[in-house]
Amino acid sequence: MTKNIELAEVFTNIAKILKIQNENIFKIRAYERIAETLENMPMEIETIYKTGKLDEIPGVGPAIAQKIGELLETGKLEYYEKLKEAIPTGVLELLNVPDVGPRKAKLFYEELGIDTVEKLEAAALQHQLQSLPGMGKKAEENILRGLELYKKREQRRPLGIALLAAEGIVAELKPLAEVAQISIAGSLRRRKDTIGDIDILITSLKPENIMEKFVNLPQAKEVLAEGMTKSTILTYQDIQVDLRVVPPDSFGAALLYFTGSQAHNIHLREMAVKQRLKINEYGVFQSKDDKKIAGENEQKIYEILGLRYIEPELREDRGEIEAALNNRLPVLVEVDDIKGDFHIHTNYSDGFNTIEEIVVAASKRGYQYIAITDHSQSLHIAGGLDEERLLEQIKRIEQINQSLEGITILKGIEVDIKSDGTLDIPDAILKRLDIVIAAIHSGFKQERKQLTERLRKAMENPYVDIIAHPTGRIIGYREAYDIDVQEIIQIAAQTNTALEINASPERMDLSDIYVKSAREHGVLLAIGSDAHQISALDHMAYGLAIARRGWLEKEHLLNTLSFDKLQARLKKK
Ligand code: DGT
Ligand code: CA
Ligand code: CA
Repeated sequence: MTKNIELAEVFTNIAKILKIQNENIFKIRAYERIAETLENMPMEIETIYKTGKLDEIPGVGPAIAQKIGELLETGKLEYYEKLKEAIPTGVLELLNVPDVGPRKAKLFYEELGIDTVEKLEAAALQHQLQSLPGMGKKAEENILRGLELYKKREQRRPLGIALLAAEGIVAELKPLAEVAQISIAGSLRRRKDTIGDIDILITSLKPENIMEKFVNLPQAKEVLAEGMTKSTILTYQDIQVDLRVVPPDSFGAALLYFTGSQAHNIHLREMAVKQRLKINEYGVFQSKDDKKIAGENEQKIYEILGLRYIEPELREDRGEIEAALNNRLPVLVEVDDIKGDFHIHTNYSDGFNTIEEIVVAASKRGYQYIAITDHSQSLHIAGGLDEERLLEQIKRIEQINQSLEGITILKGIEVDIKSDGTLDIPDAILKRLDIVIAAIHSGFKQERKQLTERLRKAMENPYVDIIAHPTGRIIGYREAYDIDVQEIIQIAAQTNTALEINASPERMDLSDIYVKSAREHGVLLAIGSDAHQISALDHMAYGLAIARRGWLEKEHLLNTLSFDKLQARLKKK
């Protein structure tokens, strides 16, 4: 899909330039939309172009079709080249720095000629930014903080991105005759929300051939290390991948070792020592005579240590080893337990698909229900619904529901929590919905107390069922807003409000530790994919990963209720 990705990048950049030029928002959204569609499209754009069916792609009108054609035919786009003369590509990279929006990027470029992130940092350190119009000391400090986040982002990737990259590599290596077993290991196997590097483990008696293939993978941009049993590459997405090859009789021990976490491993090793055993990536050995007593099977190693099998998502040394000893491990929620999705956008607001298209896709995923939760009016930029359009959508859903079998659409809204904690849809209308999720989308920089009170007020509203993306973080782009999450958890318990696990790869919010704490306080969690198009319904898997890392069992998750039980539960608040 390389052409799709290339074209998506051109359209993304066009949208960014237009933003800097303060162009019409609908024009900008059209380019953003086609970029996102291209990135997620399962077919090659060239194939569609050749069959003359570009106009069947959602969001492709004559103007965009012409541009796709020109790009495919000539490899260039006149319109884009012209735009770049006004705003160089380096300036666009500034937009990736948290706290630098289109207005500031334009300001910095025009006033100080800043066209790289490095120049921005130098200017901020020399305090050249604070005297610019509309800036100030505080604004400059915010940019320096943004630059720190920007640099961190380069280091850790969201689970969703790393997992797709890893699966691509596994798919290349798995068919090799020399490969006996292959598995993802490290933080990726533990399904951590961000991933430092990808770890892959293979068992084989002929490691040379595998290494040869690995360092020559089409994904490999650079080979960082090459050895007989251990090599490292850097992919074109700048993700580091470690491959280790061990003999088949060490598979379990190596998988245990390289899955980690390091803290979990250290704890296991200490237990082993007390039992006069030695444990490493090759096996478990008796201290007295170095006799190997296990290695091939991971489960067996836990058994020898007197432990129940511990799921990779739990291996963080957060009490799982004690629980395994006492036979009190949670029975983690599984993919088949998921009966529905609580957070989906449609083309009524900023989603790309119609309600009908989404319900068909959800039905294929075996769901019993989905909640349609478009934005409310304060989110102009996302085409938020006012009362009139919400009522129209309610009617539409009621109509569609009549024709559905086996699945029900819940009438919902992602209602905006305004700066004073009130909601931007009146109770009289919220009352008519099946489900209300409430979220903060502005005023992130309020003081801790004010933000917490804002969420309290929302949770005290009798119609609010779920608080969406409770901390507001966007991985690598925006830190969580300054709220007291533990207090939010307590208010959620008192008000009988569920907290969302937003499964969108860049949010992953709440995160695992808070989920575990919510569970301990008797708060229900609800996974929402926050899908803006059909393919993103699959992000549910990432939400499930957080749920499992937060020790959730079936009973702790709203998504596991059957439709009837859910209805009863939603009426309760
Ligand atoms: P990451 O890559 O930062 O997201 O996190 P991990 O957990 O994947 O860490 P990584 O890639 O450095 O190492 C993979 C696993 O290998 C790690 O979870 C545990 C194991 N491991 C690596 N180095 C050591 C070590 O020095 N001691 C022990 N006990 N285990 C290690
Ligand atoms: Ca790793
Ligand atoms: Ca590694």
